[in-house]
Amino acid sequence: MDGATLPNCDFLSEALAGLGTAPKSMSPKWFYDEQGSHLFEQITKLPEYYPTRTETAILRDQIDTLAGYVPEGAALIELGSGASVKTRLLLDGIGGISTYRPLDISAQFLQDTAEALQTDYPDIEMRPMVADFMTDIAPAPTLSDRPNVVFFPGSTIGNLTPDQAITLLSRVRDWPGVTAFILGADLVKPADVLVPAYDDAAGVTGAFNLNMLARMNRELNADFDLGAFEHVALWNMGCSRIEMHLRSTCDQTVTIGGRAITFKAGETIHTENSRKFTPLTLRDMARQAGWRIAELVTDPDNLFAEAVLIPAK
Ligand code: SAH
Ligand code: AVI
Repeated sequence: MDGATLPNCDFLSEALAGLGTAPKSMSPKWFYDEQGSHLFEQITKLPEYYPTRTETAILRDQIDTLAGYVPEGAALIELGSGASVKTRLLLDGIGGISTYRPLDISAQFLQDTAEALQTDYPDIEMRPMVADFMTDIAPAPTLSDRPNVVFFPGSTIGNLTPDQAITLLSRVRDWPGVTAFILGADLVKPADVLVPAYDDAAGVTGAFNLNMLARMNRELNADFDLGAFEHVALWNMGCSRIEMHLRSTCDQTVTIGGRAITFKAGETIHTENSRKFTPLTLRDMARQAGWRIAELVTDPDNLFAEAVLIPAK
């Protein structure tokens, strides 16, 4: 497998930096160790979590439109591929994909997924790559001898800040041989639909959020008491984003890598933003990164959008 896992010294230094300043925060990329990846798969099946089933239906319904942007013999590069469930719709419904290159930060989960896919698609070359898409991946993951189509589903773009998203889209535009970018984006909708999607009755999203602390205990020799933090999901309308936080239920001190971090009762760690878009904000983001939206398709209820971007010039 290409690439390398993120070293634990990065995790430690980011944790100490993120928890050592006010307000406390962590990048959502640290959710995804093997347990986090499995918990995310459980989230995708929750009744409240509409994005996965909605995007899946769009991909199924619009497969012929999407196929028009995938040249014969193309390599399909997926960013944040996870369990590659939606990818199967593209591999099944679009003929002539020569290579599938899933890229993810969750190394073991990526390896297992790629092996399962190779069994199911023996004629497609699998080229998994462990990488952090927030960094300038060099050399670019594209294959030089064929057209490359990039797939970034799930609205994972919404987990990036506006600047990070434009940087990523601009970098991908400059990867050699990229002819199109298929982007999934969640749309703005009422808070009474959005909040339960991130605060489900079964508590799976809470467990996913708390796994960030459990992971620090496992990997950084931290001593978080998971019972002393609670999951919080809120809609920040001004920033058009769902925010996830972990709220300390009492005054407490936690040790990470030998350093003491104090929490006041009610203080939170901001662990994730999940931005929600409109067709207008999507167009603007694409334009700022040198892309043009060639197609924008949604479901009948306008919950989720799939955009096909092509280079602006
Ligand atoms: N594409 C799938 C999974 C989305 S979950 C779907 O649409 O259902 C987000 C995925 O992105 C996870 O698999 C996670 O491991 C990966 N990921 C998150 N941050 C990442 C980063 N900075 N670099 C690479 N992969 C990342
Ligand atoms: C991966 N990403 C798009 C998910 C989202 O909806 O922002 C992660 C997630 N967080 C809580 N539930 C799902």
